[in-house]
Amino acid sequence: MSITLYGANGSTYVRTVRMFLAEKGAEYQQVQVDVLKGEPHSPEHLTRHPFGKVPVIDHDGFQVIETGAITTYLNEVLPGPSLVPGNVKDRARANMVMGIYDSYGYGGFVQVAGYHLFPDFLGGQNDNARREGIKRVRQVLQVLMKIKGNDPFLAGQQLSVADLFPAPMCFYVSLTPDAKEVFDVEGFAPWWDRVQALPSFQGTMP
Ligand SMILES: N[C@@H](CCC(=O)N[C@@H](CS)C(=O)NCC(=O)O)C(=O)O
Repeated sequence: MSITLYGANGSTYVRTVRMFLAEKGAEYQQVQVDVLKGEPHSPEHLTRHPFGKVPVIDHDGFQVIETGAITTYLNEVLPGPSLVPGNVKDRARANMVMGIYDSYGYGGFVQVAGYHLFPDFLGGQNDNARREGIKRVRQVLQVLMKIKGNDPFLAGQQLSVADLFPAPMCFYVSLTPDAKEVFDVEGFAPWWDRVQALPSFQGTMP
């Protein structure tokens, strides 16, 4: 069985997949398609992902795009502990977290992290966009912490795909002066400590 991951280490959705593969203890090859260099929009990569995004995985010639589809597919074909909750309600919680992050979280995170860490990629520093991003990310984190409730992880007692979605962007925000304000959300700190202690998090630093 052979897995190739297309996408560079600096990309947060790519790190989600790398953390997932590390949790599974899977071997894989990686082709560093770099977002900051515009490489996902090369003709070659557009044949893999028509919308010019990373990650893409190739599993024995079968290609999968979109991080939610990639991780849930790999969860079924790879051995190792399941990262998709077995309990139907926890699975719904994981799906909610992934959907909320994709639809309402990622863009705001990019505005905050990008303002400080990769402004050129965003066409320069826009303080209004940064402020809107902070508001949006705080709202998203509040909703995620409500889904987590008193459990240690976002979708229950065990680490799941849900935790792997926001973790890489939280890392980027943690490097910025906005971290204190963004992370001042009830329940966030113990969850974030738990995530940062994971070997799969520490072993996938960009
Ligand atoms: N919906 C996609 C989003 C992937 C995504 O936005 N990837 C970013 C990097 S983290 C990207 O490829 N951006 C390239 C671009 O927009 O030019 C997924 O779930 O995989």
